[in-house]
Order: sequence, then C-alpha cells, then structure tokens
Amino acid sequence: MLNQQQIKRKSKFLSLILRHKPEKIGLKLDTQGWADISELLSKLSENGPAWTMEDLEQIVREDNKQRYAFSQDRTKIRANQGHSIQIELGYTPQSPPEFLYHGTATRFIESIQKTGLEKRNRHHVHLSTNLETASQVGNRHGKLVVLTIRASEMQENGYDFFVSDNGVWLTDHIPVAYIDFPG
Ligand code: HQG
Repeated sequence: MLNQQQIKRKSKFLSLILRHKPEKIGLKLDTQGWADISELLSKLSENGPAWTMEDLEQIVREDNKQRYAFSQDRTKIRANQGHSIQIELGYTPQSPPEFLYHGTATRFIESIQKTGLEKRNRHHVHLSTNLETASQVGNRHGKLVVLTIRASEMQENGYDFFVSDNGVWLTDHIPVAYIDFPG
C-alpha cells in the first residue's frame, strides 16, 4: 500500500503522463486517451521507481478528485478530464444546471471581460456545480474570484456542455454575455 505522500507523488506523475506528456516515457495513448496498462506499468517502471497494478488500483480508488478511470475490462486506464493533448473523451452533450461556477484569480478578470472564458492549454473550460469546488480551483491561481455562468441559457442558445466521469462540467468557450461577475 502506498502512503498518502506516495499516492500524491505518483498521482501527479500519472497526470503528467495521461494528460500532457505520454511521450515522456515513450507511451502512446489511443484516440480516446486510454493507455494500455501493462505497457504503462513497464514504461513507468523503466523511467523511475517501480509501479504495480496495485498502485494504479489504489490511485484510481483514492485519488481525491477521482481523476482516473479503468476501462471496463481493466486493461486500460485514462484521465477523466484535464488533458492538454488532443484526444476524444467521447462524452455526450448533457443539460447543465441553471448555473455553473468557475473559480479564477482577480488578475485574470480584465482579460476574461474582453474575451470570455477560454480553455487555454486544456481541452475545455472547467466548471463546477458548487461554490466550494470552484473556490478551491480558483485559489490555485491567486486571489479568488468566483464567476457564475448562466449555463442553461447558454445551452438553450446552442452551446454544448459535457460532464466528465468525475463530475466536472466542460464546455468549449464561454462568451462574456453568459458570465455574471461578482460585485
Ligand atoms: C483562466 C484542476 C485570462 C482561467 C482544477 C483559469 C480544475 C483566463 C486559467 C482543472 C481567460 C486556466 C481546471 C481569459 C480563462 N483571460 N485568463 N480570457 N480564460 N482564463 O488550470 O479551470 O487538479 O487550465 O480562469 O481542479 O483553473 O488538474 O484551468 O484560471 O478542475 O485535476 O486561465 O484543473 O484539476 O487554468 O482548472 P487551468 P482551471 P486537476
């Protein structure tokens, strides 16, 4: 069993490999972002400390944001969201709640007021159903500001929303007109 610190370290590295740089260990993901587990384990182990299936099982089970999922037959693993590399997660559009939240930093506000919310390095803009998660996300960037997105209105106007297997709401771009800025 890995301790919390080991989980955190291994989970971080797994995130780098499954979301951003599989080539770092010479791995290729399929078009939907899946890595073959036996190949992943041997390539991870060749490039650093040894990894076992039990490590992956523990990370999938205990990761604090449920970032990873196994395929049904447990031969593959992928990140549920958060990629910067081009993959097709295969999520189908869903109806969002009336409001979704996006936590960001005050220093980005002026720019967001010009261009709306952009996905930047990721595939999508990430949104949450609750203020607490949005606040945690925003706090990573600096002085927190939580934006309220009028999501169902956006969807009625033809914008697609997706929800990842770990409950993160995703969309391509949020025009300023659908963002309520606090204050
Ligand atoms: C900002 C973590 C200026 C945006 C979290 C954000 C989340 C703009 C930053 C997930 C902008 C991008 C995603 C504009 C957007 N002008 N700044 N027009 N449009 N931004 O990290 O949403 O731990 O790529 O507000 O928990 O913070 O990785 O996105 O501040 O779920 O699993 O540009 O990452 O999950 O930052 O976080 P990020 P995010 P993990």
